[in-house]
Amino acid sequence: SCNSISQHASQRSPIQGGEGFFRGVLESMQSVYLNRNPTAKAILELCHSVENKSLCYDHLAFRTFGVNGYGIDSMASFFLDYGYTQRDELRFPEKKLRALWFSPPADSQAGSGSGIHGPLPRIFISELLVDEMSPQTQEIIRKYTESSGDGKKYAALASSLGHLTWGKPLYSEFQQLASESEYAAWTLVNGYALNHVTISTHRLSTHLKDIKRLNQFIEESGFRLNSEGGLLKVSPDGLLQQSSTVADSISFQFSDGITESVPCSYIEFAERLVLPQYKNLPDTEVKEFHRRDGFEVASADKIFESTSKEQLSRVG
Ligand code: OOG
Ligand code: NI
Repeated sequence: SCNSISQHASQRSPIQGGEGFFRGVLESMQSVYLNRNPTAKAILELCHSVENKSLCYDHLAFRTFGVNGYGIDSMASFFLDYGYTQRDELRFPEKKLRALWFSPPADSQAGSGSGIHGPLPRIFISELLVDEMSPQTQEIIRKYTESSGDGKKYAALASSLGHLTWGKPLYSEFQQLASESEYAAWTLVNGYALNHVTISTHRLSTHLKDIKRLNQFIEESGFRLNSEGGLLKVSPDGLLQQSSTVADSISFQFSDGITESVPCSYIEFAERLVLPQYKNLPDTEVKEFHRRDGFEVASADKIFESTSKEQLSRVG
């Protein structure tokens, strides 16, 4: 069964009475995501049908505009209020992005349910370094973030409703952003929507717990994986292995009446191997905290490409 994520000394008190509400918000975020992304939905159903038991999520991810309070903090505050702890920063100078990840509070209820109702996932939140963009791109991003009023205070609400906190852009504005940063264009039309959920493969029970076999199964089932830098992204220590699908696209009506297909969300898979100091533990005693934690900048850099035009337009 699913092991609950270990309690670090640095972690704040558990959610207690607020846990039902907190999980309810995550469930709404997930339902927006499943309704918009048929590939993610189909893959989750496929994994459930093979596994016949609960799935665990490794992490959930969000994107933001790092400007005027709309950055990482706007979404992080919800998770911090519900007991999450800020962990490491990751920097992506080429993409003009930075990210933080957050570890969950100890959750006593974990283990009973699947996905959102299982052990609480890590949270990965990134932001575009807006000040480093061209004047034209900055102008567009500032126009929409500033026009949203206090929208930055309601990131989690926007994500769970599946609503942008700003108005719909012009198609030409989307294109301007896309020409400079596909991340920026994605965020303009998807806002705080869940960018991906990540299935924890080592907590599966069948042959699919081996991420290479899961990747093979996903491809044989007719889904495309992000091929940037190879299908499997492996950390230098070899202990964090990740892969992801190519994002679904969705038809988006811009404010000038133009309707175009834009990239939406994807699903990721992560296998965390047991740390060297615990390698002699019997399998049945291995808990999540005995495994490689955190994220890996070089792998993340390639996973960002899951929503890129290049990956979406790949054939076969
Ligand atoms: C996040 C890409 C990085 C990971 O697990 O390293 C990532 C994104 O596409 O917003 O998900
Ligand atoms: Ni991820």
